[in-house]
Amino acid sequence: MGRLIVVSNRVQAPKDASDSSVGGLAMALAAALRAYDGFWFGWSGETTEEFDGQMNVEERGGVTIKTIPLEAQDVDEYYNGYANKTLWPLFHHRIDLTAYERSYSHGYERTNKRFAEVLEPMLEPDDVVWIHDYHLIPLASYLRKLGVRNRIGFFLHTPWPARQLLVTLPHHGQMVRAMGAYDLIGFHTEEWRGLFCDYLIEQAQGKRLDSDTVAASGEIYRTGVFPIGIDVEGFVEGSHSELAIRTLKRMNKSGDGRSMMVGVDRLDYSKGIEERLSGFEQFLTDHEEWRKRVFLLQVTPLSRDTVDSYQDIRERLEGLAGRVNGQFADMDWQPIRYLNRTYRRDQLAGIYRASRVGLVTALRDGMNLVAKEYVAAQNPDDPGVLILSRFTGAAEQMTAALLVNPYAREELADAIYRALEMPLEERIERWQSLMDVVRHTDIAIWRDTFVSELQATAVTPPRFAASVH
Ligand code: ADQ
Repeated sequence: MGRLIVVSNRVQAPKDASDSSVGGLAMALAAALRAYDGFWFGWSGETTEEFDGQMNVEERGGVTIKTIPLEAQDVDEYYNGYANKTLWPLFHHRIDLTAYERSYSHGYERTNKRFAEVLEPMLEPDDVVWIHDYHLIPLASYLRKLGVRNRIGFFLHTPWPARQLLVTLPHHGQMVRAMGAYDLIGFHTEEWRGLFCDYLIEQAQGKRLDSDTVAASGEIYRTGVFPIGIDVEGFVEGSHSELAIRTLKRMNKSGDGRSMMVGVDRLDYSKGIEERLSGFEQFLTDHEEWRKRVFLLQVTPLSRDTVDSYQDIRERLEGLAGRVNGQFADMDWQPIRYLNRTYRRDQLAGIYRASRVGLVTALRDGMNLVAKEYVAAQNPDDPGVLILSRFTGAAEQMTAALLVNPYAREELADAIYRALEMPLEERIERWQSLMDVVRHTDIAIWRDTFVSELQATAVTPPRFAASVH
């Protein structure tokens, strides 16, 4: 294969193979870029007054990174606007939070077009291009308009929304038609892929050609399911590192014999953190005997804090954590420890390992890697229990977790009780089955399967050039 070109909104290449500050996804993509001698292209995160083609090129940990700054209006309309105020809430079934601003969609198209114009001259005929996530859905169609014939794949990290919600988007037809420019479109689960195909068939009068392929609006859509995972070996290794062991001891000491439960999520309304705290509140109300014997460590770094709905959820969470603590705490015990900070991966592994229960209660989530990290970090001889929302992509595979509906406070409270009381034998049995899933959906498997399927797709037919010029 020729070079691999990865394109995503932000670029996060690690400094080296032991860099613990970036996630498993960045590590895996960086490893592929090193192997295929390609580069990673995206936004630098910087703003410029007027874009005049300036590009940053740097080497980080053996990976070539090419980034461009964006103009302030683009950051407002493309990134904060259409990506984070329109598509993110819509794709997470929150049409109550979705902004339908015309200027946002114009900014989104303009910025995608700019990405295409900068990228196109850097492409060589054999390059395979892999575009990531909801920020860049129409990018391939702009590349095709510029005559690019390379194989181009797209992977969506979020859920795909139900057709009945997607049609609330003013230009839904245009957006989906533009996706016909991809040679392969990847989703985490059968459910998200099914919803995409449902739109093509029901809304765009498409015709199913085989289980993966639908013809609609003059385009052929080839889809695939590629459940993302974590760097399992790296994570297991990290959980034995000196820092992880130090963290584990520190947590055990500060827990003072109490059972710890843990939640680790970016501060985002899709993660169901409020529902989690309410479920815990219900549990403490229902089970007086567990008060003072358990606490919840909620680790929640701030994200997208320039967007109003993120400021709102932050305030609500602070209020709720304060209320539960005010109601139940005693001078020597506090039920919720709520922190807004990030940790290194090996530290997180130590935190996961120290906790008796891992709580993942997202209301809708493409996959949810925290669920997999929690399982990978456990002590096989004395593992903790994963409570997992049915509405995550992870729930499609991780059926040995305690699956819950996070909207149902009492159901969540019951699951917490069951997890805390679960006998060792059942915990081991469930953990082994979960760990099998985690191993079989390793991040390297995800990456290599996607790239080889993309590579195996037929060369882009000339119809693209004909239809878009
Ligand atoms: P996210 O919405 O960011 O990802 P998730 O899959 O849970 O959600 O990944 C979050 C990552 O951030 C995890 O690796 C976690 O360890 C890390 N993280 C969270 N809090 C942290 C903290 N306090 N300190 C350090 N690290 C922290 C999107 C989609 C998901 C999909 C992924 C990958 O929304 O559904 O699983 O992409 O495709």
